[in-house]
Amino acid sequence: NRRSEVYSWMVYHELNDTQHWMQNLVAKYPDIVTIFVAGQSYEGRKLMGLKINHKDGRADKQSIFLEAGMHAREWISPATATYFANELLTSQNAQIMGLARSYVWYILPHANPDGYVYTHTTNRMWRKTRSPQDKNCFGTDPNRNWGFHWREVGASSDPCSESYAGPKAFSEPETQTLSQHLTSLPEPMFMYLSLHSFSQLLLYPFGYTSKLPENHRQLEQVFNVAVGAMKRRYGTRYTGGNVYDAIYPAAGSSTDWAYGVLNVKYSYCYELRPSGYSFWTGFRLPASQIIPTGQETTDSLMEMIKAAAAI
Ligand code: ING
Ligand code: ZN
Repeated sequence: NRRSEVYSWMVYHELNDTQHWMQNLVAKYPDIVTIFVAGQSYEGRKLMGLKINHKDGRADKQSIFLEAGMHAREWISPATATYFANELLTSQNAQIMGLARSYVWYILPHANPDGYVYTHTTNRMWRKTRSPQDKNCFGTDPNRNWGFHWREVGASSDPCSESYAGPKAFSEPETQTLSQHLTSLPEPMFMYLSLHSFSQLLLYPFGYTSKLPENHRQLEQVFNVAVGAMKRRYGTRYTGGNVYDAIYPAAGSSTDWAYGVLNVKYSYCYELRPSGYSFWTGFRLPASQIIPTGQETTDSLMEMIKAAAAI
C-alpha cells in the first residue's frame, strides 16, 4: 500500500505503519522474511516481529534476537531496530550481507505496543505497559517484570512508580508471552540484544547483583570491540559495563533473564543516543538522527557479533 511505499528513516513511525512495513517485506522477500507473533499486549495488540533467514543452504544456524521498544517513550529504539532489519535485507556491504546470511534473525521492534501507541495519542513520556493496577495507576515496567530474581533490587512495589515491577513476575501479557516465545524458538540462540535509550551505554548482565557473570571476560572483550565500532563513523562515545555498576541496580530485566534463564551467553542492552541526563530532551532525539544512529549501531552490532563468534 501507499503508506509502506514511503516508509523511511527520516521520521518516527506509528505502530500501524511499522506493522504494515513488516507485512510488505514478506511480500517483497517471500523466501527470506516471515512474520512472527511473540504474543499479545494487554490491549490485544500483536507483538509482531520479523524473522529473517536467508536461504543459502547452511544448516543449523544459530539465532540472534533483537528486542526493541520495551519502553514506550524511547522512540529511537524501534526506529533503530527497523533500520537494522532493513540493512540485513538491502545492504550493499558484503560484510553485512555475509553476517546476515550466517544467522537466523529475529527482530521485534515493539515489545510494548500499547505503551508506544499511548506515547503517540496521549502522553509522549509514557514508559510502562498500559494494564490497570492498584491505586488507579496504570502500567508495569516491562523491564522489571521478568522472572529472574524478580523485584530483588532497583524495582518498585508501588503501582504508580515508573519502575513498578508488577504484582508478580510475568504479570504482564507482553513479558509473559514474549518469554514463552523465546523459550520455544527452534534454533540455539547465540545472542540476545535489547535496545533502549538513552545515555550511550552498552550494558551486560547482571542488573540484580554486582556479582559478574562467569564469562565476564568474554563479555568485556566483546563490549570493547562494540564500543570501538560505535565510535568509528561519527565519533559517538559509549561507556558502560555490567548493569548493576554501570547504571544502577535493576532486577527483572530481559537482559538478565536471557542470560540467567535462557542461558544465552552474549546478552547485551544498548542505551542509544543521546548522551547526557536531560529527561526532557533525552527521549526526544530529533528524527534527523535516526539514520546516523542506525548506521553507527549497525557498525557496532556487526563488530560485536563477529568478535563474539571469534571467541
Ligand atoms: N534503562 C534501562 C532500564 O530498564 C537497564 C537500564 C538495562 C536495566 C538493562 C536493566 C537491564 O531502566 C532505560 N533507559 O530504560
Ligand atoms: Zn528503557
